[in-house]
Amino acid sequence: MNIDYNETIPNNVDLGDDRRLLRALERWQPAYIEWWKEMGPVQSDMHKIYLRTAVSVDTDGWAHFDYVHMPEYRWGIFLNQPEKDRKIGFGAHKGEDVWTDIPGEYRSELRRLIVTQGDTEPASVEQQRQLGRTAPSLYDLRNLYQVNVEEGRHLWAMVYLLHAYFGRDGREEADEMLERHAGDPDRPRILKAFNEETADWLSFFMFTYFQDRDGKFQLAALAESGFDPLARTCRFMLTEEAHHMFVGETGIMRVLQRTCELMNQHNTDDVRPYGGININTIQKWINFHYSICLDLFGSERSTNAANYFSMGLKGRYRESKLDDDHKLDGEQVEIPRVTENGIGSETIAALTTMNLKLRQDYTKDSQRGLNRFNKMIDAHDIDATLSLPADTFNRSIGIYAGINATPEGKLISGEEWAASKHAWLPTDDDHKYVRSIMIPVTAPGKMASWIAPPKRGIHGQPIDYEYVLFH
Ligand code: BYC
Ligand code: FE
Ligand code: FE
Repeated sequence: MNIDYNETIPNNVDLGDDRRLLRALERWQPAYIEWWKEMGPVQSDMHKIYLRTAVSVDTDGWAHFDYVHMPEYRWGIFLNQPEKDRKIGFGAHKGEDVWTDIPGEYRSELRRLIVTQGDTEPASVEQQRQLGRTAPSLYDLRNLYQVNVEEGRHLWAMVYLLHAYFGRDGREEADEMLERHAGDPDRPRILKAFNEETADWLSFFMFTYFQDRDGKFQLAALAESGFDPLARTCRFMLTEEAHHMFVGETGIMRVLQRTCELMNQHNTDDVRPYGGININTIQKWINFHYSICLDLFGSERSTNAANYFSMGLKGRYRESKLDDDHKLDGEQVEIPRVTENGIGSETIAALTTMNLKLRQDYTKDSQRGLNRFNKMIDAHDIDATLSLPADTFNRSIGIYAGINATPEGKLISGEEWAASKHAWLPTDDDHKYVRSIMIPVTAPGKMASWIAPPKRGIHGQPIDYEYVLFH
């Protein structure tokens, strides 16, 4: 099914047939554009960028590539087509028909989930807004903008649901999406990691590797939802998420490749004098980003999460592939527990541990890329290993929030933490150094000193293609 770009708001939900909804969204649209201009990517309004735009939601050929003048990007509303006779796959309503309208008794829970999801999308654009000044190549600059426009579209996806199904409250929530801002002391974004700075490109690659991966897992859980419009919109968003994680993984890989090359060339671990980023610095960035992303999963034990599951609103990762009754009534599982003698365990209702389950799947998925990074180090005959820190390390949400632990997971005192954390987390000096090498490179095909070129260009174009036109 193709998307009609002649409409003011491109969509595949027959928006034209619902005048009230269309008018409400048309009223929100200028506020969104204002927000994009004020809080979106700096210096981008004059550029023409080689972007991918959705033209259909079919699995084959939904993408169209062309130069787009940034503020004229066509954000739209695209949902996967309904699956015929789809049934709710888990919870108390398992086996019943999915809901095509809001189930009244679960309205406030659904609203909360959609608002939390929606809030992260513009937050990420705000966090990344300064990066256009220091892109290491035109290829990377284009990828940044691609990610940004798609996160903008993800906001549209959630705002559509709010407007279409939640009436006046929904419209108010949609307005507030543009009023909270990342890092704003008075009106911050909802989740903590979405208020951090993304001030350099190493952070951007870590963000798209780790934080967009939280997006993947949360969206996958919402894609199971019994509220069918939410499931369908999340399914389409997931196809875009894959590209964001590709940008992260290949970005980190290219930084690492350059580091390894410089290490071998100069026979040293310290490549800073040669404009590179030390492996130890990369590890610190991993430690920071991974630990704040674990916090995004909420508490290990959560009644909210149990309710979302029982109500059929938010499932587990690949719910239908799991080998149990998908209801979990009376099931018990063991989870960690912080005691005076270290980390013990306790047995609690499985239903309340849904956040932990999703987080564990996330950790496995995160480790896969780490294995590939380590192969790159190996291939250069270098003796070093990058690793994910323990889940006890640097946490501020959930059972580990009150403790201190090393990246290996050994519990330590507050004094030990204060004395050693500079060895594990980015210091002011590390930030200063990394920022100092963020010098923009705008000649087609050229790369900054600290990053290797990509293996291939975008959509079959050469690496030295002019991905961004500045005129
Ligand atoms: N920061 O009962 P708990 C993405 C709050 S990323 C601050 O454990 P729950 C993207 C919590 O709200 C995916 N506060 O929480 C990526 C609660 O507050 P109240 C985003 C936090 O509800 C890159 C209290 O602590 N999508 O798409 O079980 C670029 C108790 O917590 C945090 C979603 O997250 C935190 N990290 O779980 C662009 C999906 N964690 O009630 C986009 C929707 C918890 O005491 N959200 N709190 O006031 C959810 O499913 C759930 O809200 C959470 C939290 C999993 C986030
Ligand atoms: Fe997103
Ligand atoms: Fe994303």
